[in-house]
Amino acid sequence: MFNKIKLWRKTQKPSTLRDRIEQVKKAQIPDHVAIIMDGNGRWAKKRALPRIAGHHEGMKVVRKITKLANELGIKTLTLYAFSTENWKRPKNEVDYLMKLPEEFLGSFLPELIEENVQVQMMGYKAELPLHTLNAIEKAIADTKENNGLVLNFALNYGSRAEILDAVKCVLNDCKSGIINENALDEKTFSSYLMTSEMADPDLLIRTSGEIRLSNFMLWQLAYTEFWFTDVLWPDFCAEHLIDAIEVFQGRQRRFGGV
Ligand code: V0D
Repeated sequence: MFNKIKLWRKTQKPSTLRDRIEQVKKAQIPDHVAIIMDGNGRWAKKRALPRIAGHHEGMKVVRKITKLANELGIKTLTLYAFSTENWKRPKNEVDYLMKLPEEFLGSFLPELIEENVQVQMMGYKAELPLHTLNAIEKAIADTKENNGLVLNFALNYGSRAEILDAVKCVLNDCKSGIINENALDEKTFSSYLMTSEMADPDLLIRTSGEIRLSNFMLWQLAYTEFWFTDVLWPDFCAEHLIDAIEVFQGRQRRFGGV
């Protein structure tokens, strides 16, 4: 019996990345995957490199994971790139981070257009340096007709502030009679959030061993499956995303079976 199980595992478990990609594509792919890309600083520290080296390496991973997400047929990939709390970091680090969108888009935008990816951003734009905002706005404009993967960067984003702003907006619209207090339900409230055009995430991934949400999409993650890994974001690769999706699919199967 035990041998049989071992034999089954040997013959059934696909080994190469190609095989595993084809295998997960046969089952339900999460429509919306959100990722908290944590561990860039720790990755650099382990190598006695400056923190910015970790951020740069992390940016390369964004490129790889975007390509894979698109290939898998994920509809929306939300990446937490910068929180409203991140302004407290040393100035040189913040300055460097704010150059990453330009660098990323400078080399990757033609490829994103080629692959039919639509770039979006959620977060507070007003505080961003103009050079950062301009690069992002251009990418959004240049890809707005694309109907493949939506690559949604959470940048200067914080969930409590998002919810508070939505509440204030709802109160305003109640006062001016645009909406009726009694008709306010979850669906209507959702339309006041930065994710108004988006489905809620089906799968949340957080790297680097931290098991918390850190003010990320608190409303939207109400029913989301969570997958945590100790892998640092710069070490995150295709295999890890496939691992997460396999776990997601296993949970969906069990959920559907009951
Ligand atoms: C650093 C790991 C891509 C997390 C990934 C400004 C922290 C690399 C972008 C990016 C960052 C943002 C918008 C856009 C295109 C690319 C990015 C930041 C940090 C914060 F339209 N990587 N990336 N933005 N890191």
